[in-house]
Amino acid sequence: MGAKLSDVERIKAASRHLRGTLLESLADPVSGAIAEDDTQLSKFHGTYQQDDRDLRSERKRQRLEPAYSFMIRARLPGGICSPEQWLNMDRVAAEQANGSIRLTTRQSFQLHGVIKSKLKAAIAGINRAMMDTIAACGDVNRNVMAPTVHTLTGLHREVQAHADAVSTHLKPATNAYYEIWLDGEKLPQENATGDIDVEPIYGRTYLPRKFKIGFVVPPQNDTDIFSQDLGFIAIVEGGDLAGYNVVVGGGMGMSHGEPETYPRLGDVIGFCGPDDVLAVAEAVVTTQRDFGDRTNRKHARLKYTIDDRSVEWFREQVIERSGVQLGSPRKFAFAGNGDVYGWQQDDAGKWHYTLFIENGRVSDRSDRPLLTGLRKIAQAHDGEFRLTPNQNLTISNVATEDKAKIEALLGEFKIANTLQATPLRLHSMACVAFPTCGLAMAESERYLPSLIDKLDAALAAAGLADDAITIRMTGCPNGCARPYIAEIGLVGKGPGTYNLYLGAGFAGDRLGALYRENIAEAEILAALEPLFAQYKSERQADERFGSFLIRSGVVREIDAGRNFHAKEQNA
Ligand code: SRM
Ligand code: SF4
Repeated sequence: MGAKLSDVERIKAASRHLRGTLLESLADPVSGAIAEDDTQLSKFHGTYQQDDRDLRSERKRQRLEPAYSFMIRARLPGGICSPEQWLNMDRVAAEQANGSIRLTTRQSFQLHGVIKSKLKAAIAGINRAMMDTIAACGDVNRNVMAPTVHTLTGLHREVQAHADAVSTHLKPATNAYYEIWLDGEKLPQENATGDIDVEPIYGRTYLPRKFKIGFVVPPQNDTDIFSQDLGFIAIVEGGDLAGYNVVVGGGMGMSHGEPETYPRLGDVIGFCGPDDVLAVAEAVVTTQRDFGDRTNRKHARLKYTIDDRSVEWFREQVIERSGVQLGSPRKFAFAGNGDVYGWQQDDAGKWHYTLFIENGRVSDRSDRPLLTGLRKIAQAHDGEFRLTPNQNLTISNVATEDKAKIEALLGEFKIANTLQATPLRLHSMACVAFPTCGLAMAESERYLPSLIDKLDAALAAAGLADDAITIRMTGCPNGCARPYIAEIGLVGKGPGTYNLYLGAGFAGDRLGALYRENIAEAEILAALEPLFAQYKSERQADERFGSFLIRSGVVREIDAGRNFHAKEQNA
């Protein structure tokens, strides 16, 4: 007899295509929470139940239930939205959430602090501007990422169209979302030929686990393509999109002390033409649907399915299911995995301004009214906004005659001066963590900025003030800011302590290795300061910090995810 299915499998199977008792939970006036099974189902609709962790122990002391509220995540392929959609999100944030907007590491919006009685209005409000939240979370394909490529309009449009098409193709087909949040007509939930017709791709129990897809256009690996379950690397030949190299099996999440869980970079399994994208994507998804582990959620991501059965086996499955003969991978090279900041002009003459938003938090501070400033820009702008894969924002498609107007607003609201931040800060990301994330073990978004102040001083002392080094922090090992592919990766271990990973590739193409475990700020600084000095004096021309640390033997090179925890000691 096989192992027992995980509890979430039972909940999905019994949910009548994601309905569960969500309507009853929302109507229950007694608790600020929803029923426990519904907390799993609500994710598929784009919302997570959370509680304020800053208040947890005080509420417990007062014998009150936790301060429940909900996080809402939008689905926004390639991070593109109109100024009207921005203004609408801003309005929902003010009226139903905590007044700030969070830009995520997957080019989407999150709102926090929505209490249960406002949840339906908030989700309906987001939909008012033709943006939805379905499949933003849950065991389905999540927000599809696409590169920003601001200089080449035609290429951007083509790649974005593929990302949109994949997003639509893999969107759950259930009517539950419309019934629950948008007062849609209640449709029959099963038809005569069985439930597979309701969800032609996913079936009744959806995928074994979350699933992520991204597109990228070299040389900028801004969507961190090797961290995606499925990635499409655009191959441009003679200025035209020839097709895509297909990458499978990336993922970041792991658990401390459980070496059978590990981050993994995807493998390139071949090349497909532009017209084959949907067939390949569906074949990858259905292979994972059929072979992914449904008994152990910590072993359920595609990366483990592939490592358990081999890349060659997986490639054959994709070819057989899609009918697409994958060709040999074409050549490509990446230069970095960050965003390109400031103004860029595209080949059609329009302008794009990428601004730095520290850890994606859009709120008003006394010295920088970012939320208000972006509201004013949205009111004045008739192009689009692009949320970047690094929690930043591009004001896109600005006509030359409108550039001065946007520049004046960027100046008036002190937004332009965010780009005066140091290269380290401009290459930083932190996940949300406390107070909302239920899985956080240490601070992240609220702490990284002050740690960077200190690291900047150390870099300046070493004569490295102008050097770009990537740094990412997460409050736990789940890896939401993709820390294992930052040259300095800090992963929360406990209150105030972190594991330090070093040696990752500047282009997101190599995993870092564990260098120090469970260390606090003073030890982080003490560990890095001598390495900065050594890097300054011993590096070769154009050698990146991560590569230097490997060449000089400070950390070993991680050649495969499954070797991430191998017992070799680093210096
Ligand atoms: Fe994440 C869970 C926030 C990108 C790997 N992630 C969570 C939750 C929902 C916590 C929870 O399950 O209760 C966090 C909500 C915090 C909060 O209060 O808002 C959370 N993840 C985020 C965001 C908002 C981080 C950010 O600062 O931007 C990102 C939202 C992206 C989006 O718009 O869809 C976010 N999460 C990621 C990424 C990066 C990516 O996808 O490129 C990863 C690593 C890549 C991957 O999936 O392997 C990631 N999140 C996880 C995991 C670990 C999954 C695993 O395979 O082990 C969890 C926990 C889980 O699924 O059990 C998690
Ligand atoms: Fe929460 Fe951990 Fe993700 Fe950070 S990495 S948002 S702490 S789940």
